[in-house]
Amino acid sequence: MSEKPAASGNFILPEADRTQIMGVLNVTPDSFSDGGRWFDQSKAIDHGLELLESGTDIIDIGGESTRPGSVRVDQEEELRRVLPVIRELAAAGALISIDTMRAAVAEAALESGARIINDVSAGLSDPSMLGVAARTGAPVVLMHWRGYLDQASATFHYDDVVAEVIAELKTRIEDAVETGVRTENIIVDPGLGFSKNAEHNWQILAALDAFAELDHRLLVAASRKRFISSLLAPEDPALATESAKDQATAVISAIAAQAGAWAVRVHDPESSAIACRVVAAIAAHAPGEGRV
Ligand code: PMM
Repeated sequence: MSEKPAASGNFILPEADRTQIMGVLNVTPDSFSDGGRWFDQSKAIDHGLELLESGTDIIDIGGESTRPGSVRVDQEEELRRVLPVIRELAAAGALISIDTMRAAVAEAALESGARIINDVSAGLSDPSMLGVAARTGAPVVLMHWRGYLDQASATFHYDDVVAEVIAELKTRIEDAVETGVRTENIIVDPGLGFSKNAEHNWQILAALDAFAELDHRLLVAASRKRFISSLLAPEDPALATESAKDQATAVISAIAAQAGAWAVRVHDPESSAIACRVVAAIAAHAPGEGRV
């Protein structure tokens, strides 16, 4: 890995007056909900442009699926998938996060125009990841993770999911700070669906205030996940429609915005952008806000 700072050098996240919309762009054949759809690069770029037009503030580009049972892609293939898409969309003015567990991919993505690192393993998968975040000054998402999803059955037990996820996130934050990541560059994410069943996910969503109290930017990523499908179509989650899942996701986006989340990661930006704008409008009219 090169020692020169990546192009993102000390990028500062803009302050925003509402919860930000992170639009998902998986350049993969097999992700949770959009696997295969944007695998072709020109389709991926077109979809990125559509995401921008429909309310996306940040495009989260990933080249490796994290769905249960997925096989890891090799690094060269991951780079081949994401770099051209990042270059094009960065040139179009998009703010881009790179969804990767590999430090070398994160670094190459930053050099190609991405600004934010999104690591679902919070630096646990690749020991060089936090060093890249520290050295480049890129904001980094630290998601709660207990191992690759194919090992999930061994890591599902919690006595108190909210307390344990918060405690484990605090360890990841300490590790990042010790490695040199500035505290204002740390974004935390409870990792809905990662080593967590539906019950755990709902408990976390019921306690988002506690995650907001970690005093870092909070990212909530519920979009189209299996626990939403199971709620909407308990007999056969596969029957839950995309539109119904996006409506449910938008409600969760509103709840996250209400709890003070910095961003929500979603597949359908439009519905969640509306939800977050409504919450911001209500907040701006709360007693004592903006009155003389
Ligand atoms: N989930 C997925 C991928 N990347 N990143 C963050 N920070 N948080 C998440 O919960 C998360 C993520 C898997 O969902 P997808 O396959 O629909 O992208």
